[in-house]
Amino acid sequence: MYETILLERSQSIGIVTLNRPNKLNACTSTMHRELVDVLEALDQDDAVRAVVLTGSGRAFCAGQDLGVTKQGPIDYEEALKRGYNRVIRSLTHLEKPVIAAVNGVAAGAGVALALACDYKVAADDASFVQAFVHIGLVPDSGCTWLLPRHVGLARAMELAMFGDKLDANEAETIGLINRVVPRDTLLAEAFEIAQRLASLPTRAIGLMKRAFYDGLESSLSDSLDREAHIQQLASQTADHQEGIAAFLEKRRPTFRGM
Ligand code: T3D
Repeated sequence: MYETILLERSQSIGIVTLNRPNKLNACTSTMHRELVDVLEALDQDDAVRAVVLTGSGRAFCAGQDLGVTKQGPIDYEEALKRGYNRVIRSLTHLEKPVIAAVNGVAAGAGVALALACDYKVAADDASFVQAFVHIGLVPDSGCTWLLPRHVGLARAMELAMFGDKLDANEAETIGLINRVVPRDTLLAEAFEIAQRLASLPTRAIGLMKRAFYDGLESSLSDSLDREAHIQQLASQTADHQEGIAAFLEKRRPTFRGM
């Protein structure tokens, strides 16, 4: 059904795999369109309560396909607005938890794809490189916003200016990712994390995701008001009722994502 990605549904998890392994899953405009399309479909599907994003073969994603870029001339501004920017918005606006399972190198916009996910788990031989500087470009696809918010401005500038490769353990140490696991257990670990998240109140997680992203761009005063509004929405869900009932009845809650 898709040319550049794979979609699998297992239990309540949607697994999206970037699937151009011979090009280290480098992105093309078709991949952008397909990612936006699949993320929208997963957002709409009530049976899906968490999403995993990973890559096929030995890489997560090598960023822009430079073979395609070479065919230019390209209007980069238009290409970014039509392509990467829509993908990054689709990931961050998706009101369900998204887990990046980083199975190998993530370069350029490939790092942005991982950063835009809500939880990042990486194989112990994965790596991260802000490759833009090596081809005379600046970080894009949200990297100038996402990277300093993960690792702080000093580290972000260092990674962007030198373009040095960071291994998975260093990435975990500086807060770029959440967790490192042995390569051969990566997908099982990512699936387990997704299942755990999928068993939680999905609407509340979607709303807290919205609140965090909005909060990063707001004053404390505006955030307080927005939290109050978002809490009002969360309070109207069946899962909130279930949480209260389970607490009072001294049992584990069964959240249904509603
Ligand atoms: O155009 C716009 O819309 C602007 C948007 C820009 C967003 C961006 O992402 S800019 C940054 C683009 N990405 C890069 O600059 C990364 C380029 N790749 C690399 O630096 C290295 O390949 C890696 C560090 C990712 C991995 O290195 P290594 O040694 O493990 O693998 P390799 O041997 O370099 O690559 C293996 C193959 O994948 C090779 O093809 P071959 O020789 O086996 O036929 C290589 O050409 C291909 N490949 C790797 N990255 C890309 C790629 N092909 C096309 N585009 C790539 N980005």
